[in-house]
Amino acid sequence: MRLYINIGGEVMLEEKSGLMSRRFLLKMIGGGAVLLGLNKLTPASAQVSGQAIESLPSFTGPDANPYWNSVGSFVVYPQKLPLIQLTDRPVQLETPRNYFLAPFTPNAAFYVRWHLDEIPNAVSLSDWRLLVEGNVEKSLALSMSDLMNQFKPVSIAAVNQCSGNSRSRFQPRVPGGQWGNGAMGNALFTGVRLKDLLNAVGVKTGSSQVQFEGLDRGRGPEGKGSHSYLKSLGLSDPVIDETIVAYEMNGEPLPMLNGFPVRLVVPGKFATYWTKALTWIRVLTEPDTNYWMAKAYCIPNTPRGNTTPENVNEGKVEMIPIGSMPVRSFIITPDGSCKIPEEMPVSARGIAFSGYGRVVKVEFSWDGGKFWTKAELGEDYGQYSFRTWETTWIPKRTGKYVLSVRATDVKGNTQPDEGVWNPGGYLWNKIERQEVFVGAAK
Ligand SMILES: Nc1nc2c(c(=O)[nH]1)N[C@H]1C(S)=C(S)[C@@H](COP(=O)(O)O)O[C@H]1N2
Ligand SMILES: [Mo]
Repeated sequence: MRLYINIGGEVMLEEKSGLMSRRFLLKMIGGGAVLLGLNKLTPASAQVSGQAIESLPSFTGPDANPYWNSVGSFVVYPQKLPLIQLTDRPVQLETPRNYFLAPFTPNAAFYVRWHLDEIPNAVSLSDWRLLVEGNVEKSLALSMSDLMNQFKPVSIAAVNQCSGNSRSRFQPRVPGGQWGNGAMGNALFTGVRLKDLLNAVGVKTGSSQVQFEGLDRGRGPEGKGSHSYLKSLGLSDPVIDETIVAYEMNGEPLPMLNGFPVRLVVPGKFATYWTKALTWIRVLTEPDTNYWMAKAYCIPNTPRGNTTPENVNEGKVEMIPIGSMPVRSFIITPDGSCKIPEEMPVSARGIAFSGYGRVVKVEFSWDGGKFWTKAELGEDYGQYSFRTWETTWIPKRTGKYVLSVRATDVKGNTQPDEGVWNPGGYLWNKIERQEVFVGAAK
């Protein structure tokens, strides 16, 4: 399915279900194709009948989940390549490992996470407006052409990572989607500065936070958290100056599943703040205490957000909203799927990033983390982007090796060799390991 965009006119998917003949529909279903209900806000239910292709096992070391990705079937959704299905309601799809060889994640391979099951499947830009309202001098209802023409476009490369990325590594296990490492992606986002929109409406004194709401809906009562996904940022948070309302991702309109027509991009912060299908921006006078701020996506107010199940059970843990992403790095290749010949130079490659500042060093180890060598860093696309790394390793003898990678950011933060534990399953950034086998060269 392809997306049409015609600013000021209609935006639609090429194959609108209402226009399809019944015969065509039956043929598609019979052929195992995937259909997405295309009416605005209809539940994205039961549309996956894609071929169940088993994901290929690969392993990353002795943690709870021995696989790099989560363990699931591949599914195909509109505008998407085959991705690993975590859950279907809400739609949660993980990006397969090999896409992370490149610094920018293709839109069609970008992971997907929603919380509520009624997600927008089509948005008409002739009706759609971005409302900027609340404690402001003069609220605005901006059309897409207003956004594109009245405000200066800016672009930023930024990593979008779910707070629960790698949750399946947690010991003891915690509830929530059991993501492997693929709930992340990097894209070049283009849009307008949030600050420019706030200046245009004139934030009045006595304002504390700015709240964001998208088009997705749940079935619960209004205001309890199950009805709509609401997130807020403090107006005094420095990230307000960096945040953009993006209408392009890697030079194209956003995929519907990644928040078409516009989404918030909050560089350096976990994706929970990156509101998709953004339609309301609301300046608040009181701190936002809705479920998604006060209960969900909170971490212990401790170093690294670390605690224990005992402390949680005893009610000893003060919880605060999650913020920036700790430094991480990944080995993408070699992935252990085939034996490496002795003495053959191996190009080890991967990515690194940090929400606290530019990655300045990536180190590689082939002996499980005793001896480290510096890897070479790839092109710098800005401090919020993935940074690729590469190093050549020549295995001198046969047998099993444990490869490891460790990144350090400009603030001196480096990856620890201990896992973290908190009840939400957030902030995992332990050093990654990859077992590989070296055999005799023939
Ligand atoms: N409107 C809306 N925006 C949302 C969410 C949501 O449920 N609804 N989930 C957030 C969370 S927790 C994540 S991890 C990211 C996922 O972004 P993606 O689906 O584009 O990868 O979207 C964020 N923005
Ligand atoms: Mo998330």
